[in-house]
Parts: sequence; C-alpha cells; structure tokens
Amino acid sequence: MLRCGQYLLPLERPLIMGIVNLTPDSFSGDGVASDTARAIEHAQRQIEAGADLLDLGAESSRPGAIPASLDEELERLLPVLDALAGCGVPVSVDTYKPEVMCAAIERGASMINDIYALRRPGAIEAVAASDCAVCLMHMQGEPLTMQQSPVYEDVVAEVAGFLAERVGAVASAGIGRDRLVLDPGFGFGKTLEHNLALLARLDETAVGGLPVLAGLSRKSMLGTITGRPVGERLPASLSAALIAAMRGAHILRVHDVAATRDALSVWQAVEAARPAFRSGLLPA
Ligand code: 9MG
Repeated sequence: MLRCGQYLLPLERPLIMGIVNLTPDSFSGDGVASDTARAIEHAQRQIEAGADLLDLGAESSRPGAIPASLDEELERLLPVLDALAGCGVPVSVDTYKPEVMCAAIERGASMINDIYALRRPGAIEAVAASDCAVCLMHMQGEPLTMQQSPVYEDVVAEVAGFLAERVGAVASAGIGRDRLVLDPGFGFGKTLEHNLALLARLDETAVGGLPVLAGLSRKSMLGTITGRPVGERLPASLSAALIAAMRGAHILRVHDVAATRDALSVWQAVEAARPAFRSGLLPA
C-alpha cells in the first residue's frame, strides 16, 4: 500500500498516473498553457478514462527547458488544483520548489513528484510536515543541460545507488517508507543506451522493495527507436508502458490513459489465466 495523503493506494496491479501538463510547452501535444478550464476538463477526462491518480505539472522539465518563476508556476497550478480538490483520485504535483510544495499540500495535493528527489533546500521539510506521498526521481544534471553529455560507468548501479541515498536522507527526516515511490528518471540525463539498460533492468531500481514509477510516455527515446514524431508515439508508448509493468513498475505516468488501461488489461487477463493453466484447469 502507498500512503498518499488521505488515500491508501493498493499496489497489486500497476496504477495509471494521468499527465496534466499546465505549461505552455506543447512538445508532447498536451500543453494547455494558462487555459484553466481546458486543463480541468482534460483532468476530468483522464479520470473518466481510468486514471488512478493525476500528475499536475506547471513547469516544463523537458530537455533544454527554461525554468519557470515561482509566481508563474503558482499562477498556473493553483486554480487547477483548487478545482480538482475532491475529484475522487489523488492529485500529485510535479515540482521541485519547496514553496510550491507547501502551497500544493495546503490546497489538497496528495503526492509530490520531484525530479530533484527532494535535494533542494527546504524540500524534505516541506514534505515531511505532511502526509503526502513523494516520488524521488533520478536525474543527472538539470533540465537545461542534462542531455548534452550524460556519462555513467554502470547506469543501473548508479541510479540505484542514488535512489538508496535519497531514501536514507528522507527517512532520516521522518518520511515513512510507506509514502515513498522511486523513479529511474527515463530521459533525464540519459542516452538511449542508458534508458534501455534501465528499462531492461527496472527491477534493480526498486531499492529496498519500494514501489517504482516509470515515465516513458511519448519520450524522445521512443522517437529515436521508431523514427516517429511526438504525435505518433502512441504504439511505442504503450509498448514501453507494458514492458515497464512486466518488469515490475507499480505506477505508469502516461498521457494516453484509456489506451494504457486497455494494454494493461490484456496483460492482466493473461496473468490471471496463468495459475489456472499451471494447475491443469485449462486444456494444454
Ligand atoms: C515530470 N516528469 C516528466 N517525466 C517524468 C518521469 O519520467 N518521471 C517523473 N516522476 N516525473 C516526470
């Protein structure tokens, strides 16, 4: 179970986190900019499509992105967060700024999704004072420059080592293990080769048996593999989500909630048939 504000999320089957991008960044074809009404509608559609939780992001973290100011981020985020309070699913807020974390938690956020894994001064304290879950993500460098020349000797070991260090740091501050989610950070300071190694060995990033979140949806690694532009990456995104689920991901951060749910349903139906097959209940 993941403790997520007032929610307790079961982790027996992969959960779907629907992305709600509040930035003017239209890279993934999902930016709703400052159109609060459209953002709320989009969030509601994600819930109807079967999202188990939502992730609101008001500052772009894509490679080369220019940071948003604190005021810009709050201005984009808070009206949408207010409208979604009590929407029936936990709302995560994608931010690394402690001030935004505090404001979001006060307005009912149930999870903080931090690409800096609470490394910014004041971030651990902001989350520790709440009952929110937190996603600790690995990133080498920072968004503006992270894709210029990522280097690792053993990417899986280094990402797992980083996550173990962050788990220790947040646990020392009193954030319980039942509130933690880990994330290898696909595309955050990683080449295609690094990303593929992490996906192939995703289970090794589940440090201490903690749940893992995988964010692969529409990412450029899928464009590199398929040669497709961002608007044509649905099949690749579904394949990647399914592979992550089969390698042990507990939460899938996706743009296309309904399609991801269908893909997972097929896998789960096959899984459900397996014990019966093994015990001879189904014909060979
Ligand atoms: C904000 N954001 C973009 N990509 C992400 C990913 O892969 N994981 C997490 N936790 N956040 C992400």
